[in-house]
Amino acid sequence: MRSEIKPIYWRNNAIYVLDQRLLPYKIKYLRLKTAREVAKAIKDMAIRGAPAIGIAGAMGLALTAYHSRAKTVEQLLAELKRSYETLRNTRPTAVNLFWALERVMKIAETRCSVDELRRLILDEALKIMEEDLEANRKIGFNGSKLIDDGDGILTHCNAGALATAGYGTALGIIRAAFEEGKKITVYACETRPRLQGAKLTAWELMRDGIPVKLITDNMAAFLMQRGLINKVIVGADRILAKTGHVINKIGTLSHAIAAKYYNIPFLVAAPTSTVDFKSTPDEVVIEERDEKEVLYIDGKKIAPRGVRALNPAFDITPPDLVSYIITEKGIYRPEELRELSLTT
Ligand code: RUB
Repeated sequence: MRSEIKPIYWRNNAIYVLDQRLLPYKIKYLRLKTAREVAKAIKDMAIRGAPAIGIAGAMGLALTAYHSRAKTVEQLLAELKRSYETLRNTRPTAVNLFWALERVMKIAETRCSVDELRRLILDEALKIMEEDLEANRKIGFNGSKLIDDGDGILTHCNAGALATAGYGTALGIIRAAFEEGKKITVYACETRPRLQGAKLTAWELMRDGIPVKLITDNMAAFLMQRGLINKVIVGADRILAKTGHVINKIGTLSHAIAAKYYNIPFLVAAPTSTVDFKSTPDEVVIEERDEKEVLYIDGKKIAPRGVRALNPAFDITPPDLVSYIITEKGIYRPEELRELSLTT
């Protein structure tokens, strides 16, 4: 296997983010030194994927703390609150961003000196990143038990190393099954409009030598009917513990409906930082992105002048279409997720 993909890391007082907008053609890291720059990178999707934007948000707060000239804890807290607001107003759907920002802000309440607080905040952000990598390895280990030798696996969007601190959630399970010697073929949906499947998932899997075939999103049901797909594995941007609904990249719901019709297990892989213990489906904001993403592909217009487009970035899959949710803590049926709050 090739060296591991690092979508984000901290070095020499700055964070480095692999610019995912340029993949698979170009590998270029952005050097970010302020929370504002991090917020822009999240908004413009240089960094994307639920856990990865959570880590980036935490690192954004760490940059504010690290570079702050505040003389008192109160001054530092005021700066952190401004960065917190900027970072949380970037993307509304993935819960990991809010989870990570809250976690760092909680640490900021520690009673200590300004210098100690600065260090504690950076440590917490780094810990969030390390824990995510560890969680992905565990998700891979847990989930690979559900994969059989010879499986054809459908995946959607990118829930890989690029969407996380590394290794990946859905792709973590695929990696773990492959490392165990299982012969699998991955069918990666291209994932219009932004093509995360074509640009990112296909790139990640090819790098690791994992057999992958790229398909357009509308081919999935036909491949299920033909018997080429035995499992569907996707990531998640938010899983609602109260109701068991799974919010993930637009197109996930169609795959879940087709999988149910053809009796194919529909698996969702995500760390517990993706579980929202409070909200119901109507309370979640589904991000609406610029219609240009639908009207253009790689800068080229593909529709008649004047036509308008819709661009919801995520959809909501009801629990009866979901077979299992695989987290670092274990494998759950959607209705069992509530119990997780008791152990978290
Ligand atoms: C990303 C997306 C991914 C999940 C993966 O959307 O929908 O499937 O974030 O999360 P976008 P996880 O590219 O718009 O950010 O890796 O936790 O399963």
